[in-house]
Amino acid sequence: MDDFTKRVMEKDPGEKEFHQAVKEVLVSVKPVLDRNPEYRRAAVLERIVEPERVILFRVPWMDDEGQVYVNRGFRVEMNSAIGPYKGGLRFHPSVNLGIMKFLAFEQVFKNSLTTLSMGGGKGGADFNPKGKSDNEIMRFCQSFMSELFRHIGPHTDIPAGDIGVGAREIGYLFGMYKKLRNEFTGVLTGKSLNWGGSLIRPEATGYGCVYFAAEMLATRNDNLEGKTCLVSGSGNVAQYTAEKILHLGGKVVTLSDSTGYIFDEQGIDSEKLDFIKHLKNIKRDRIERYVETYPSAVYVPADPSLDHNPLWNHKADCAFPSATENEIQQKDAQNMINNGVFVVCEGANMPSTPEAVDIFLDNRTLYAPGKAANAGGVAVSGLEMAQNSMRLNWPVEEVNSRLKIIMKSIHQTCLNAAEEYNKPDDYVTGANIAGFVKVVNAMLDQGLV
Ligand code: NDP
Ligand code: 2IT
Repeated sequence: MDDFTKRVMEKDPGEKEFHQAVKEVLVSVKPVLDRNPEYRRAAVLERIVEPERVILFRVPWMDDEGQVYVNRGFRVEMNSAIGPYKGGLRFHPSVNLGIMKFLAFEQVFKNSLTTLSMGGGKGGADFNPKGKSDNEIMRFCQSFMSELFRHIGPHTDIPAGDIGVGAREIGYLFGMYKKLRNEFTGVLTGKSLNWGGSLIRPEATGYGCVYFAAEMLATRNDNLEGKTCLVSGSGNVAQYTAEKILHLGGKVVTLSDSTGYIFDEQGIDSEKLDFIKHLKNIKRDRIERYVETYPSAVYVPADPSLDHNPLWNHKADCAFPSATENEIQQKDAQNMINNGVFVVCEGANMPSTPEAVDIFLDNRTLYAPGKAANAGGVAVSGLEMAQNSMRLNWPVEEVNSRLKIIMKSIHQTCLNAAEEYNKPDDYVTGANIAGFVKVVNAMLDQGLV
């Protein structure tokens, strides 16, 4: 196994997030390979870490002043054993092949856990949407889709949103796809409601994550009522995580963006959350502005020279990291434990470093890895695909109750797999094993392709 990890690292040396994601899965699934020698003979590990296809392309676009820029576009089609490639698009300056591969790799196991038939993929561009006009965003999306359209389709690969890609971008991307293909199909999810979107898709990742936390708490006869919660990020996932925490009687005291965080000891109630939604989704402004309207809160600017983020150093019961990868370092995890945090439920993808995860596991934290806890987003994307195929729209209650059932099922599946491999209550092992087994069995069924 160590040799195998070494080979993966040596083959593509710069891809540190991908190596991190692969290592975690490999450690978890080793006992599965030991019990099932046919997996080794069929080289399932070698196959599962190699994308089925990687598309890398030039994205030229023009700003409002007529200046031309070039970005790099990606789509990593990782695994289609159990369904068409499915996963988000990320527009962020940090995007590179290693980050795309890590996200696509995680997506394979996540989608497998959802109970729906979806393979894994991820894409995006190293484009920074911050400060761009709507027209600039539109031209970028059109240029991006003018290449991507030939690789995707409703039965092949169905992208969606992720960091920097929300309803606005999905609209522009869809418009260009429709024009180039001359067909109206459910090729993207996260569409607006009046042209094929699903109710609850915007809410799904955040709501699903909080449903998962509630399931974990229930194993200790507890619930979210009265719990103080730290939430990071202030985008799609963070907003609806905060909203569902409020619905279930919890108190949210933090939110953040890449420039800093706010701490509101009195709690961010639904009126304050509406203010944040407007600030972020309409005005596209910084979280810092919150304290102008709510002066009892404090704003703490981000300090990249620190080895920790003070957001995670407040007294609380639960933490919902909902911004980005590796936002919780070793010291943050220790600070959380010292401050009484006993539930960590990941809305973001891989927000905890391996050292932080070890601290959570050593302290018997109710710790849910992103591939289980944030699967509600892609699950409702799967429900959007189902509705598009039927040319029908389900009401809110139908989608929300299916989402709840799916999150409950993922939670139980993780516990069962962990139990089967003598790691009771270890959601990391449970999620990795359950996600892995379904995919590799499908790969074996389909032969060497
Ligand atoms: P958004 O773009 O809506 O929001 C992202 C938030 O995270 C913003 O507040 C942003 O701040 C902050 N952020 C992003 N990058 C960084 C960074 N490098 N350092 C500090 N803060 C950062 O994205 P989402 O809410 O959709 O995504 C958040 C996380 O959830 C990601 O890890 C994503 O992969 C994951 N996820 C998303 C799903 C979805 O359906 N959207 C589904 C499952 C997981 P700023 O605005 O300043 O950049
Ligand atoms: O990381 C993720 O699961 C997403 N960004 C959502 C993917 C999707 O296809 O809805």
